[in-house]
Amino acid sequence: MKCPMCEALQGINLVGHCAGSYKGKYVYFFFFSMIDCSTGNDSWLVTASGSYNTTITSPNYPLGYSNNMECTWQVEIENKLNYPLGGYVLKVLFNDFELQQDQALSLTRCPFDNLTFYDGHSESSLFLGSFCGTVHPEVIYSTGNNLSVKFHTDSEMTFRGFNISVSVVKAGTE
Ligand SMILES: [Ca+2]
Repeated sequence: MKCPMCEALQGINLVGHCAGSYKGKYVYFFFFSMIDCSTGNDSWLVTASGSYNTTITSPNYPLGYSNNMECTWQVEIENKLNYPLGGYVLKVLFNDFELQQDQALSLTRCPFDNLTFYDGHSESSLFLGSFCGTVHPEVIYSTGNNLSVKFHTDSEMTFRGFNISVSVVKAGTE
C-alpha cells in the first residue's frame, strides 16, 4: 500500500510504515528511530588543522536543533602533524552553547539534550564530559590525536544549539 506521508517524511529514519486503511482513510503507524544526522551510520569525519580553527555546530544552528537526533563527529589531527613526531592534541573552545537544561532529579547528568566528548575515536574511548543548558568548561583538550563529539536530543524542547571551535596545539604548551 502506497503511503504518501512516508514520502513526505523522506530523510527521517522510519522503522515502521503504513499499516492499512480504515473506513476509506489511511491509518498510519509510525515508529520513529533516532535521526542519524550524519551520513548513513558513520560519524562525520572532521580533520583539524594546525593553521586554522575548525567550527562544528549543531544542525540548523543558530535557529534551533531538531528533536530525536544523534549526531557524532570524529575529529582527528591532520596527518602532517601526526608524522613523523606527533605530540599534538586537540583543543575545543565553546563559542556559543544553549541546549535544554538538566532540570530532572536524575542520576544521569543532562538526560534530555547533551553534548558529550570522548578522548578518542569512538564512544568507547575515555569519557571527558557531557554538557547541557548553558554550562560548559572553558576548554577541553584531548590527550591524543582523536576526539569524538556526540550530540543527543530527546523528543521535546529545542534550543539554539552549539558552536564550538577545534584547533590543534602542541601537547603541554598551554
Ligand atoms: Ca530536548
